[in-house]
Amino acid sequence: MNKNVGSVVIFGISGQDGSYLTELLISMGYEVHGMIRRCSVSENQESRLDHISDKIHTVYGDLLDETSIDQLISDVQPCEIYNLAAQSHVRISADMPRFTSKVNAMGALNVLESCRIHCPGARIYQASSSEMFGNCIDNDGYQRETTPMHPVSSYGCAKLFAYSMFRHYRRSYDMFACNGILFNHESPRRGSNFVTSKVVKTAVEIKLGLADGLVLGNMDSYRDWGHSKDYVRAMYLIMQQDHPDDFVISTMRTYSVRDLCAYVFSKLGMDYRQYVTQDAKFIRPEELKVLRGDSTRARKILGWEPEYTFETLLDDMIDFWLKKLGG
Ligand code: G4F
Repeated sequence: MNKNVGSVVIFGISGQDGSYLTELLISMGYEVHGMIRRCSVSENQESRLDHISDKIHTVYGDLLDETSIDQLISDVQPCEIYNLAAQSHVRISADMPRFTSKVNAMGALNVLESCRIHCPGARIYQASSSEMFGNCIDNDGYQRETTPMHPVSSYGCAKLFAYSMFRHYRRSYDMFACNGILFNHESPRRGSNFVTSKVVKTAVEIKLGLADGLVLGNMDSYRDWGHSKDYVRAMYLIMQQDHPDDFVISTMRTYSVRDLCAYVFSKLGMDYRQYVTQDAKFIRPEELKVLRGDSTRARKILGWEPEYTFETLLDDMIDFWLKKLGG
């Protein structure tokens, strides 16, 4: 392997964010290495990277397999490490609380420990999440870096452990360890069991006569939805600062799942009320009602601004699914 100062390692490289971050870092001249989990259906694991597969270096491994992490980090000696790997579905974390906690909490610690031992000078980024706040909201309706964190899902609890360890290592070992506290971010590459992708894909199927209806859970929860392309740019900027720090990344606007349906169906010339029904199986044991992030610090210090709005994000996703399903 080529050891140079421009090498990065991405855990979770085959995911939505990992693939966009890879494109960004390649365009900046980095040599990108990533870890991919072995899966019997390889198409699902690597399809987001197909178009750049000849430009990156991937190895099989797992966040729960310390040897594979140690091997990759000690071989590459990267200048930057991004941990984007996780069991990332909040509702599914209720079905698999132990697995989610192992991967999202201990897995992140495995990467951090490996960095401390094998490549202590590397900068390291942890994909922290707005789920860590739970329903704690400041008086002005926003969640920000100083808002108390009381998560209400196994996913959020595990992410809070990882977030805390990164802060602890930063102070105890003087490591350049950072957290990006990202609010929901979507794209055409989003898995179709997340609500934006599910709504857009199914609405397009209905439009094309490939489906009859859409079944959802809670339509009255609010989320602050941005575009993954904007958010990986924020990750990169967080890692280029003079000092390691934690930043909230958000659009500062919030919309309900109902608003999402109304926009997508009307864009396709339909009324969502004729097609959408609700089923208790998609309702969560404990729901986050309203998420809206205050990313003022990131905008000031990092000079970051999102380029996509709620509408242009959804337009991008609608265009993608129309082309994919409509030919
Ligand atoms: O799209 P979602 O599953 O995203 P959620 O739970 O907010 O989590 C995402 O964002 C977090 C950042 O805040 C990340 F940390 C996490 O990894 C993930 O990327 O659900 C959004 C909302 C929820 O209120 C959910 O109850 O949509 C509601 N919803 C209603 N019907 C549904 C459905 N969600 C899904 N996935 N499927 C439904 O049928």
